[in-house]
Amino acid sequence: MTLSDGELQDIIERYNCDGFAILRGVLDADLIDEACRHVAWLCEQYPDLRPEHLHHPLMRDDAFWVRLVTDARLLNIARAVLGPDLACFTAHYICKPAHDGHAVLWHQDGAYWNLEPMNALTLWVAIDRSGPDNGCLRMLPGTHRQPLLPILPRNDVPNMLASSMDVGAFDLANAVEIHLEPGDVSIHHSHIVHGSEANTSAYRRCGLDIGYIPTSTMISNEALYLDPILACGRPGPSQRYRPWPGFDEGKTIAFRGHETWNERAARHNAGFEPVAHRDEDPLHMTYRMMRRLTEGTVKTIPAE
Ligand SMILES: O=C(O)CCC(=O)C(=O)O
Ligand SMILES: [Fe+2]
Repeated sequence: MTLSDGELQDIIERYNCDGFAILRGVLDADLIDEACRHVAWLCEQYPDLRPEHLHHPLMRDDAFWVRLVTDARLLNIARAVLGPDLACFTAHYICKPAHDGHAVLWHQDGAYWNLEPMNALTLWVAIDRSGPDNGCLRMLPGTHRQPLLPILPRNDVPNMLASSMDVGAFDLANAVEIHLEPGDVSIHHSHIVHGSEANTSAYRRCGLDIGYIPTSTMISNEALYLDPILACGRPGPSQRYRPWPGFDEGKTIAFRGHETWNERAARHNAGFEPVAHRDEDPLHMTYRMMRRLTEGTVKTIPAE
């Protein structure tokens, strides 16, 4: 679906007013089918990992993942909010299985990120239908005007972030449930208070959560977020970007356009000086990210 300038303008107005906005029918059913196959493939590769934790290190050399987060329809939306030059610094499938999918307790995304300035957008792509029965996103409209509050460790209930914020000052009765069909997208501000409940239904609830920043935003905690990928436009003056990976059958799924992917990636990578990957094993890095959530040290730059 291509949005007209007027439609994009409406979306930005709603986003500025409420701190979030919903866009219907952004991605086509064939691409969503590929994303479903991708999630199934990742779950097979990493059977010991809960599917709420398919974090970006696992996707480091994964051409389909990069194809998905750089889809022109998604970048068009992110550009309308953040401007023409964009990097993607995180992307994560939060796949809540049927019956025992973990909650994501109330939080503000920016409280977990070391970005300077805090100019970022979260874009959430519905891979499955997402509603109140299977643990859809819930937003507190207008809370994007609040400052970032501290993260508090939480292990009293199973929850994906192992943490929450104090929502005592907020009226949770104002929460808006974000009902989405596969291929719909919601976007939200880095300060908005939001979360999602456990999935106790018979239906899986899977979404892809993508973090975009303008290339002028610096990531000061590289140990957690990897080097970002340049998504579109010009690279930032002192940012390091990793190259788009080539298509490698062992490291992703076969997807529409994979035959010509390597040419596209090579053209993109020729536009800047890519940095080499860190050596750390992706699964090890994922567990390290999860441990830092549990320990409440996501904002601390470790001495390593
Ligand atoms: O997928 C969820 O339930 C939570 C996602 C979330 O917190 C986010 O997209 O920022
Ligand atoms: Fe979030």
